[in-house]
Amino acid sequence: MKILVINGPNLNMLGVREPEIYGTNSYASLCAFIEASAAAFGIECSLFQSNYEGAIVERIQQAYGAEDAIVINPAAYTHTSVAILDALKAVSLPAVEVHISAVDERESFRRVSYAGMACEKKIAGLGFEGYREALRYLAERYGGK
Ligand code: CA2
Repeated sequence: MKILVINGPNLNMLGVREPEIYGTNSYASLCAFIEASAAAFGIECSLFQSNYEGAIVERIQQAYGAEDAIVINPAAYTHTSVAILDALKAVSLPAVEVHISAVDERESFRRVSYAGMACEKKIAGLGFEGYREALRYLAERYGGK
């Protein structure tokens, strides 16, 4: 099974600032963690990070017919982007929303998720482990197909 893992704006800065919220590990270590988790589940995984909304929309579109599912942490675009929601709806692939922090326990604006309206599951507050949980969920649910 092929899974696209998307990370949104500023997640390439992981480990640089706000370690109390996002931890001390870098984006490179997140990528290594996701790749190792995917390999353990027999998943072929593609990683994509962008600070640009349109680039994320285009990468979601490219997944159509090419990948089987999407794991997405849209970062700040979670709370603003109807364009990313529409792209997820357009490709109609199973999708899981992941957040490193416990978004529902932070500022009220972080409780709103547009992308989440096109995702069948949300995992938040588990740090990097949330990505592994998302991969596990998709592999168990769709891996045999
Ligand atoms: O908890 C998450 O994963 C978030 O998606 C992270 C976003 C935030 O806007 C969402 O509400 C929740 C922010 C990512 C910014 O990452 C940083 C990394 C290092 C230093 C500062 C920010």
